[in-house]
Amino acid sequence: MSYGTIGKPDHVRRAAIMGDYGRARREFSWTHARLELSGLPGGTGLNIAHEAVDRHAAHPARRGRTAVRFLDRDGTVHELTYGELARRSNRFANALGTLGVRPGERVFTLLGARPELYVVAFGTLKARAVLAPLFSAFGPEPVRCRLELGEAAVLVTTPALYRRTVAPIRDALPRLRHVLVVGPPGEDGCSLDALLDAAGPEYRIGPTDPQDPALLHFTSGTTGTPKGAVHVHEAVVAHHATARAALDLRPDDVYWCTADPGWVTGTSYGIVAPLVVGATLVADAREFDVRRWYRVLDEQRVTVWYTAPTALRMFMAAGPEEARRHDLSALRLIASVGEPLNGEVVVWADAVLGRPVHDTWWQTETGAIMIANFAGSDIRPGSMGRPVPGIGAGLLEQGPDGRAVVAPDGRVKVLHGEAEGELALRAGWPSMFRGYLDAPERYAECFADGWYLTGDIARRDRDGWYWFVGRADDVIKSAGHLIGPFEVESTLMRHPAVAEAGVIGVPDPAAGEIVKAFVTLRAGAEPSVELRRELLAFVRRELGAVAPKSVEFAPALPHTRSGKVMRRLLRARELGLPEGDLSTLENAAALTAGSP
Ligand code: 6R9
Repeated sequence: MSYGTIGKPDHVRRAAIMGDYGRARREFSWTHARLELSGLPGGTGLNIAHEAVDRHAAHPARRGRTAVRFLDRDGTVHELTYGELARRSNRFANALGTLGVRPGERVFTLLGARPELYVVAFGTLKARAVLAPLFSAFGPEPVRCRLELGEAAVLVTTPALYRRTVAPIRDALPRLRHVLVVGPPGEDGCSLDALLDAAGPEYRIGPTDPQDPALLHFTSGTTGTPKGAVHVHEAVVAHHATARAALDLRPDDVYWCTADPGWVTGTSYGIVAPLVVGATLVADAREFDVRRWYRVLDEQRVTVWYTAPTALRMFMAAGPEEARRHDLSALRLIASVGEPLNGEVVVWADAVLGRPVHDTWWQTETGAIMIANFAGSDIRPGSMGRPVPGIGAGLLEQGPDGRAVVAPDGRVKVLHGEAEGELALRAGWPSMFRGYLDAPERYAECFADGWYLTGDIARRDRDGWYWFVGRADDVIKSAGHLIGPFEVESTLMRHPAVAEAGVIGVPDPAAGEIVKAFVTLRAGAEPSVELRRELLAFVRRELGAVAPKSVEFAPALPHTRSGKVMRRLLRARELGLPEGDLSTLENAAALTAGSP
């Protein structure tokens, strides 16, 4: 269904940072975008922490402004000014030196939203160590796996997360040298507070090459272990430029990004971008709740809100009355990312919240927003928008596996005009990932003929707007969280009753997709309601929030002749869709549901 176009009145267009899309695209250059940042004093390079914190702290008029406004569980508000954040992150940088952490080593966080997060993040970047944030709702297994793959030198966490998630795996991580726990000295790990108190508040950032690694984000593919996408300090140029162009973000904004800091959105746009711009960011310690979120928007006078389709759909489900109880007049822009945003939500928000939703598209690998509906441009509800200035997007002809066809000479076929194909981006923007940790061949496979291949399928209309069609692989997006089926299957197969598992995403009206597992049992194990309950509890304990919501017993799973579980077929059968090309199927009779 089409929702037409939501036009922007002239005064909105004129007031936006980027009022004229065509002109901005023509005139944009990354060299110029870089010049809007300061660079390290004395021309010694480019460091994210300097751009986000120190350069504002050095400015008498900006030093006292609130950088972080943190809303605690008990209702207390903690504020950190740019000046305080500069000094505290200096202390953490000094503390890392005392601990013997060297540039390039990795500092992981498992923190959720807390004031210490910003101190640790920028202190790490100042010390030129690499920041690797983890999702706090992960169970012990995904955390162990990522700490090991990332060769973590330091982990910073909370007492509760230490007990729940870290303690069970601590002995399995001999290379993890330091576990720092926020708060005063306790039984577990080393006290972060004590360490900060003992460290000096002055720090000079060492020379930082813009190509030095800065951030490490794990993302999931269809097969194999999670992939560690490496980003460099130069990414800050894209964080800054896109925060302005796509989010219309300015120094006087009160900005709220609702993504968990453990996902790329929660770092690029939850920590870095708003502070580079010099805005005040709001962070909330509590879980999602429609009523409270309305209160935060209202009471904090949020002007720019970056959230996810799942949250917006829950706002919509809660009805318009709740919206009427709140004053959202401060809100200038609502933007969304992470999963398909249905046009209905955009139109609903326009009518009920008084502002439409601006969809944006990007990935862990792209590091920053690539495609967007802009503040100063019309919106096509249901469309992801148009490429941001400085980004060349294209569609490539697909082969039978859904991915772009790469000819033997390495060339791809670029589609023109109205088309559908694999979405690709011209390689070379500043926040493009520079590698997958220890997996150069996996990295190389992402590129062809000067293009980065996204693995998403998209359609372009005749005016150049992009529409999301689907993913070319089996990766699941649930409530905006990217979940690799392989990681879930491997965990299920560690249960003694499970012989094999196949994991898919099934549509869900709120979360977009939810994770569903099919399992075959080992000889001696029988399907039962108790066993299903036990399996659900097992995966929940091991994986945390990314665990499947349902488990179904199957007598057999469909395989390709090369032995891989055909998730595509599991999904087609589950949803009653056409089964497609079955030429690679090895055991066509497989899978008749056998659940009690
Ligand atoms: C930032 C982030 C990336 C994948 C991406 C795509 C999906 C993101 C979307 C969207 C439809 C949008 N995705 N934005 N799908 N419309 N506006 O989410 O990164 O976790 O790496 O996920 O998310 O499939 O390829 P990441």
